[in-house]
Amino acid sequence: MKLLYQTHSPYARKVLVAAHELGLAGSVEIIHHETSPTWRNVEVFALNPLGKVPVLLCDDGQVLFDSSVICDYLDNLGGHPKLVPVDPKRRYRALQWQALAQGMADAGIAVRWEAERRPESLRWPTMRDGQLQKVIAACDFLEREMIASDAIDIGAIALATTLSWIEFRDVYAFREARPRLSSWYDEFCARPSMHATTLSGDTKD
Ligand SMILES: N[C@@H](CCC(=O)N[C@@H](CS)C(=O)NCC(=O)O)C(=O)O
Repeated sequence: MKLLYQTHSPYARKVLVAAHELGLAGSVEIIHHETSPTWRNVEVFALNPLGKVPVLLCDDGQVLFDSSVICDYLDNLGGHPKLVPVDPKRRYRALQWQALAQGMADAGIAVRWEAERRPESLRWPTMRDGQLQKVIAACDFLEREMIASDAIDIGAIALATTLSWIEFRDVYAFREARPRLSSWYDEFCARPSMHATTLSGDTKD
């Protein structure tokens, strides 16, 4: 399989961490691609009409995006999914955490547009603050709702990779006054899958 990847994308890292957790990392060839809505990466657009990574080229010729679909595909390759639990209570908690993590990453990227990516004269502080409030509220929600859990499921992977990106890009200091979230995150970051997939690099707009 080939994975169109980006070393500074929370969504791409989610896929690669999932591959490591499933023991599939050795079967995935990583191909780095820079992307931005401000210019066209022709090779990525040829595979994903949204022009975004990650994209997975499967061995049977299927082309899959986005990160949640790719993770589901990888999880089902062996026929016995591990990352999306079957038990309804655990399943919907995992899927909801994944949805929350995706929303946090989306909001974090919107914050960065208004704080540094957009030309200075076009930045809108009201939009930046509104998007940041979503990240803050999500962190508060997690601090409240997070039950002691050592589950390695798609929700945990999505949250840890999103939080790592929020920290990497200095979007928001989520550790402050959130001891439960911080200790859960630190524990997850100690996993080999996280060590093997560190974030790096700059966005090219
Ligand atoms: N919902 C998508 C989001 C993917 C995404 O936004 N990827 C970014 C990299 S972090 C991208 O390629 N952005 C290019 C663009 O917005 O045109 C997923 O989960 O895969």
